[in-house]
Amino acid sequence: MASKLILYGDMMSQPVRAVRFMLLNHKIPHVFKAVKIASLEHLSDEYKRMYDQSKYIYIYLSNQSIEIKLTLLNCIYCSNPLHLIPALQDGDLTLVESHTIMRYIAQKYKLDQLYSTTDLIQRCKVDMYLDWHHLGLRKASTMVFFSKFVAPRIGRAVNQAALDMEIMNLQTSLSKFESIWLGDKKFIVGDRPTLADYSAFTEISNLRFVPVEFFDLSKFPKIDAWLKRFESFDGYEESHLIFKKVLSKL
Ligand SMILES: N[C@@H](CCC(=O)N[C@@H](CS)C(=O)NCC(=O)O)C(=O)O
Repeated sequence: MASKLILYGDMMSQPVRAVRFMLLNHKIPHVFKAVKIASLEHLSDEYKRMYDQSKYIYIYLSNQSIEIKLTLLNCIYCSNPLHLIPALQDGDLTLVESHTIMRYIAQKYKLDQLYSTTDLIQRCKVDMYLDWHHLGLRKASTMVFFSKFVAPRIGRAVNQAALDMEIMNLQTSLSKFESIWLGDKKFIVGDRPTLADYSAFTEISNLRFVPVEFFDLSKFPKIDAWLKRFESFDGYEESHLIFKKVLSKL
């Protein structure tokens, strides 16, 4: 009997939410196992053992140095890319990196509208956004989220000059996202969402945690409409339960 997919992660993480939202929206059977970052569970031996026992490990390292600098925890394990979430287990196979995980699921379950197995051009357009995402959007959005949401809650000092710079970068990123990636389309690659939209959606909606006096998402009307379109999708509520609960307490 085929094994069930197991997704490991913390629902406060943008890349984890992207994978879970996609799985739920497409009704792909899976088990979700919580690895809570705030409790440092992603550093535990048990989580690490999962990778060690896996026959195949695929790691995509190109953006790792950036991610490491942005780490929530600044801990000794940060040089070990295997301590990041999400991770996906499918039988003997363990994958890390949300984009790789989503590409794998889409191709395995033939979700061609998300990432085509036959249309090379559609696939390239999705990949183009996903490659841009790490430095083009996530670097600035994570830094601003960390400084304005996480740091005050864990008593971490923030470098104001660096933050000011990243707020400017984030404005530029979102302007580019709106004018170049979205343009006049409903979604990044046309009328239907692809993997690119799932990744961008959870990263951009995460900025709702940043107080509006520092960053006002509603100043980007096309992004606002696109976010709202996505929020009506099946699977949104379940994948955003914790997100909404935390947001409602702000
Ligand atoms: N590029 C990775 C990013 C993964 C990532 O940064 N995960 C964060 C949570 S959002 C994490 O595990 N942080 C723990 C740490 O840095 O110690 C992906 O898309 O999967």
